[in-house]
Amino acid sequence: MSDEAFRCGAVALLGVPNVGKSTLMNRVIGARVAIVTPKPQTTRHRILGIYSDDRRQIVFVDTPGIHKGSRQLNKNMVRIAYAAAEEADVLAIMQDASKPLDRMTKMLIARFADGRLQQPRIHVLNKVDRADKARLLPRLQQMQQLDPEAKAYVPVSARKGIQTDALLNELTRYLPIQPPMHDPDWFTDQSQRQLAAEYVREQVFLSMHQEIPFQTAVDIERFEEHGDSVDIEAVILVGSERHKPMLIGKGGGGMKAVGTKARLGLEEILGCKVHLNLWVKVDEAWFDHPGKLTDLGLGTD
Ligand SMILES: Nc1nc2c(ncn2[C@@H]2O[C@H](COP(=O)(O)OP(=O)(O)OP(=O)(O)O)[C@@H](O)[C@H]2O)c(=O)[nH]1
Ligand SMILES: [Mg+2]
Repeated sequence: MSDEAFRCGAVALLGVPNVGKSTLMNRVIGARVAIVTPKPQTTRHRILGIYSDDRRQIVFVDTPGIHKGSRQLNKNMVRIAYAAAEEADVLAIMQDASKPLDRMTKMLIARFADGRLQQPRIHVLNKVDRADKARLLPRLQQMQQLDPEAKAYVPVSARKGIQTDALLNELTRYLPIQPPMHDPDWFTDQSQRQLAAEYVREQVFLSMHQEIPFQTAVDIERFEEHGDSVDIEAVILVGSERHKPMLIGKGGGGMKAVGTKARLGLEEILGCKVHLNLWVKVDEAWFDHPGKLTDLGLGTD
């Protein structure tokens, strides 16, 4: 087995919400394929980000943060994350090293360390740019105790790009030797339509507070390409009548800001002019209706 052999496989990015899974994937891919916000539960479905070079193709599988939640949406999100873990070649289990190890992360590490899943595990200690340096070594030792069978424990900063190349090399070691599965020019499985929905949702997450973002979804009603521009009509679903005016804002200012920021981001990733029209619709408890979730691409299959 030569070290030069081409390797290709899937790496599941797993962890509790907000540890930086999507940030890491975007950093490695070099494009904003997954939305990122400071709020937990930002990612709601499985998103592929494909890294290719002349010796490997790493198919990153970004997953929703694993959390407890009683709504159907939350249950689906967690199921999606565990299903992605089962299908991957390597498990990259992420944690926020700038904070003390929380109960949920410990539970998750124990669950993966119990050997139910056979794939190699690599623990990724993220946000080291913000972590107390004196605490890093004890944290690495603690990880070694919690999961002695893991292949590696890698401190990184997804935001700053610290040690991300070292992480790629570590992950590559455990990928199967096989030719690339995807066109190397292809970097995500998301359609332009899905990206549009996600970019709008990102701005809603960034501008809204309390329970509103978690009860919001985006549905693209029209996506039309016209030469060098696209026309998009998107509906923002809110879970309650009283969220509607809060989202629209005074004189429509809130919606206008969401629309402008989402449009600018989309123009960058799509590489063309974008016309974006936004509407708000109330759909009480959409997040608890399995059929509705499937329609929105948030089902489990
Ligand atoms: N300081 C610092 N912040 C980071 C780093 N990586 C991610 N963040 C921030 O952490 C927050 C959450 O990042 P995400 O990438 O959305 O986290 P996630 O794990 O995908 O979260 P969910 O999708 O909710 O599960 C954002 O505000 C990021 O900017 C890092 O290396 N350093
Ligand atoms: Mg995410």
